[in-house]
Amino acid sequence: MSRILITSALPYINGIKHLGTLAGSMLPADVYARFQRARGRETLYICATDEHGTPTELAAAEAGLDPATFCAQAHDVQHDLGRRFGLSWDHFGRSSSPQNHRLTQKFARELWEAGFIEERVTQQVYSHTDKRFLPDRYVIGTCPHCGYEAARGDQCENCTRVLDPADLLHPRSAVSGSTDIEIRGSKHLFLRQSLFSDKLRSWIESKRGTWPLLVTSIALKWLDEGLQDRGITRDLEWGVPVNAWEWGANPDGQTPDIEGLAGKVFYVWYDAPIEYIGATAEWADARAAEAGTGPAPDATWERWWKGPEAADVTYVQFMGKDNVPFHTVGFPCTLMGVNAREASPWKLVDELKGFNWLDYYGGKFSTSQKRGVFMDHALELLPPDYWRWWIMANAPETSDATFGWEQFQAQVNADLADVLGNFVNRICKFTESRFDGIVPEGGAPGALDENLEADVLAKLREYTGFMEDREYRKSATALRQLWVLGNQYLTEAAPWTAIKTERERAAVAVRYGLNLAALFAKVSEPFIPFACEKISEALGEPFPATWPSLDGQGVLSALEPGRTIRAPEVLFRKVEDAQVAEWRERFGGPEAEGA
Ligand code: B3M
Ligand code: ZN
Repeated sequence: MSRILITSALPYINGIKHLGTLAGSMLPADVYARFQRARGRETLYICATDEHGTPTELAAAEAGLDPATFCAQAHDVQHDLGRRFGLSWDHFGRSSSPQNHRLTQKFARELWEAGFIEERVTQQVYSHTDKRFLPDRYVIGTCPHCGYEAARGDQCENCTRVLDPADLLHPRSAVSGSTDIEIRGSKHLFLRQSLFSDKLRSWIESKRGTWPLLVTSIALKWLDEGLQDRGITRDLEWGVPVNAWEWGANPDGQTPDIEGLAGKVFYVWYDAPIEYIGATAEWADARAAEAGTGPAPDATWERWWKGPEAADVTYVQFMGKDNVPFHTVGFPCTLMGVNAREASPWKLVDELKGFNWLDYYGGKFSTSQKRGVFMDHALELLPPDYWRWWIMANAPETSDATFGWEQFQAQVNADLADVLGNFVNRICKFTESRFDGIVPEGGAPGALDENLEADVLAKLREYTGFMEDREYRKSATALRQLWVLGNQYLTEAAPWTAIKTERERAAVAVRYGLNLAALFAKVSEPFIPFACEKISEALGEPFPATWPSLDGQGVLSALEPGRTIRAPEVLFRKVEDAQVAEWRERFGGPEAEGA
């Protein structure tokens, strides 16, 4: 049986994430991880905060903190929110960890020594007032093409033309507004991605038809446009230091310009994907520390990533579409280059699930305009399962999806309160009142019950197949249909009528109904873990631990007669019109469309 390694795109450290970010990476990864664990596969779900780069330095300065302190605090906030959302990370690491520093530096040395890194002098804007080099987008000025006065040095927002900071008229620092800036030469390292074009193309081609079309078409578009070598260092303080002093000669016999590279750090998009591996090492070290056995030997985590030991690992990545190029081109280049030097190669991604955008009333979620719902506010309003269910049932898989309070209300009320919640409540309450809360024995199943079992099995197979394929909308539809079977059955079997004349018949219906509830608790858990835990508790321990067998044997027989159950507290309260009105007011409604 294969092991499953899962990573979701690493959330940036600067700021709490909105539902759109959750929808495109962490939540689908979590649903998949929970599903695979329930299927009995050894599963490792790794995530981390992405902590380096200029935005972090600026956010820290704004908060009046040094970047290290700022990141430590912001990491804890994101960690806590993720946990409360039920994100079942095996480890939630930090790209600033010593483990990631070590790997990032080791890979760079190997890439240099293999001849895949080149030194170049680039022209950078230096701000005397800010005492720092400014990344392109932190230089603003007048667009030479359209005259827009607040064009950024990388692109004009107004006419969308791609710019170079040197193109701007009246350039100034976006940090301080100062015009006391100059262009200076600065030594940087470039990863020679162009050398990998053919290799990358045949690798991506081999994924066509397996990976979502969205993903392969983005990757191939990049390759078609011609792969550029990529600068992997920056003139910043906060990041992984360029460790050129440790490097040997490259195949041309050149040693790096240690002095010219002094004080530079690696580019955030170079070190962030390496943190997938770094965080796996963090995971191993954290577990070893818990067990009191000191740092973990490399083999503990390398078996997920490297060489023949990882041959049985299926590596699955989750991300929004904007991150696809870095995962289909950038990171694979790093690993392919490093693998040229390693006897036992690092794994490339096997399955890559990319997502479109989740919008808010057809416009973008916006932190600055306070538009849309963010993770912290979401949890203030409703329990996490409401969000988890709605987001995944509406996952932006084949196109962008849009969040609106009215549709959200209608759907969670219908699916969660009316269908699932109502079913579990009805069958448990009836068992309590008419069978003393005990799973009844006796009675022989008839056609109705056998048909139910067959229908459930068919739907369960369909659902399981969609889940294996990471087709979330289809999975949610199948799961909802499974829940509906429960209500239909109860209505037809009508144990409340049967009990008046034929207690045995009612006993069969109740037993089947309770077993359905148990099945629902198990197979719905990837989507709505908190409610499922309540159902499981209500149905008593020990509770069936594994995914039901699909082979046709006893899909509705996990709960043995004689077991005591009780009705759970209310599983899902309905979202009221008054709440929707209030939340629309607070977070912005359709009137803000396109804002
Ligand atoms: N932090 C970008 C993002 O959250 C970035 C992902 C890194 S994945 C290695 O969209
Ligand atoms: Zn312009």
